[in-house]
Amino acid sequence: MKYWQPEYETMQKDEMRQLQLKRLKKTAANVYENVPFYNEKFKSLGISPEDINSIDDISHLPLTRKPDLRANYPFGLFATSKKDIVRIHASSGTSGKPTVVGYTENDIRTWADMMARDLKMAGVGSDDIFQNSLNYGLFTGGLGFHNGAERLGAMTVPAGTGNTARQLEMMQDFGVTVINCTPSYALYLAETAEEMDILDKLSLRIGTFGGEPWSSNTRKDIENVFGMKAYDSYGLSELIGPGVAFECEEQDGLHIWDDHFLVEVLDSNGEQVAEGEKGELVLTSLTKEAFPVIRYHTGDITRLLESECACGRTSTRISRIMGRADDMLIVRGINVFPSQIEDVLVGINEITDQFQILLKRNEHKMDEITVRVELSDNAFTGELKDLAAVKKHVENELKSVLNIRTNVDLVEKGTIPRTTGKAKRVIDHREAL
Ligand code: DLL
Repeated sequence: MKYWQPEYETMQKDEMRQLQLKRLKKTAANVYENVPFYNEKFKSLGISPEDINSIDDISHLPLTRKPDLRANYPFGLFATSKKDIVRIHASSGTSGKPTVVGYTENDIRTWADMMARDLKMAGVGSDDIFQNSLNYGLFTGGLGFHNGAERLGAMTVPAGTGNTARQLEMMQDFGVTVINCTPSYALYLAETAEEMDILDKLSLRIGTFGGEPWSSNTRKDIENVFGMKAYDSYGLSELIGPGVAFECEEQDGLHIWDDHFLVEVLDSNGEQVAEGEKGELVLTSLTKEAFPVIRYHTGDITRLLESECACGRTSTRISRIMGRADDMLIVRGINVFPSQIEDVLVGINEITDQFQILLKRNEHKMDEITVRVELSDNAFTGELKDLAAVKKHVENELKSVLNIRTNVDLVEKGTIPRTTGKAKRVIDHREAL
């Protein structure tokens, strides 16, 4: 069987909309009754859950944003009593208090099934040995995938993060067939495996990578090094954790599950975009009990794709995440996404896939952008003129995509810190000046 829950994965649109309406009404009633924050918001908009008569009424419902979670720290948005909560997770973010999310026993089951559905969609099965190299702890990544892989029946290796040589040794000794981690850690694993000269001793056939943005060129690099297929996996704590959207074997956009989430992709005026257009992903949970969210603004930029997919699933589909609304750098008035820079860099052979973007303001109060890249071993000739040529080449390639001039700082391989989790690519010194 190709699907995990075929009745939902291939449900016809009309039937799905009816199911969504039923679940939306139930979710709205739950938050209205049990979460003071939503009760007040509904009332201030002059609406009640009974006013929801069609899915399109979603546009009348209140919005939720990250600061609302912080303002209700830690448990203010929980819709069930504490005795029904069996687990919490938290995400740290860059400023202030972390945001805390909760799960009932049912939520944990729903999540495991969603993850099993995702993994199966990417071709993982009960014969696989699944190494889960995401952090186990308050981060949703580790335990989220762990429960899903077990639910699917795969032999699950709870490797967690750290000790990269040991991780590779386990892959070799256990005959691991599927690796799951962040894309930046996958690059680090690839580099270490090359150094240890053990690539031909690994049995990987599938990698599932997410938790941070990565480009299609990075995908090609990871696939080539390990000789496997690499799939994009998307999720966020506020909506449940990993598993919210995932690629199928077609590797052409991510399926996002309409039976669990009501998907909107909104332009800057808050209007739903047309197919093919770019906007912010806004999600409403339809099945969560402990921590339901209404119209959560993810801050993630994506494109809405045509829902038909060759795999036969009928769900909504989105493109890979193109960046975060708040990740966008404005340099001398020009919008720059770190993902654009990554895309250029990973296509250049003379440098590694590691990079950092440094921003500062010069003495004329002008923004300066420096992209720090590492020279790869094979490009090192010892000749200064060759180094200058690589630098120039990278600068020209960046200029042609970004439309602004960047300084390229060429450093020795290994200089840029490797990470076992999410990478920190941007260092912005501009505020400090
Ligand atoms: O990162 C959940 C997760 C773990 C997903 C492991 C996939 C794999 P948070 O820590 O709450 O949850 O961070 C969520 O990470 O809003 C995106 O900005 C970013 N993100 C997650 N997956 C992707 C992806 C987990 N595949 C935030 N591509 C989200 C781009 C991603 N960005």
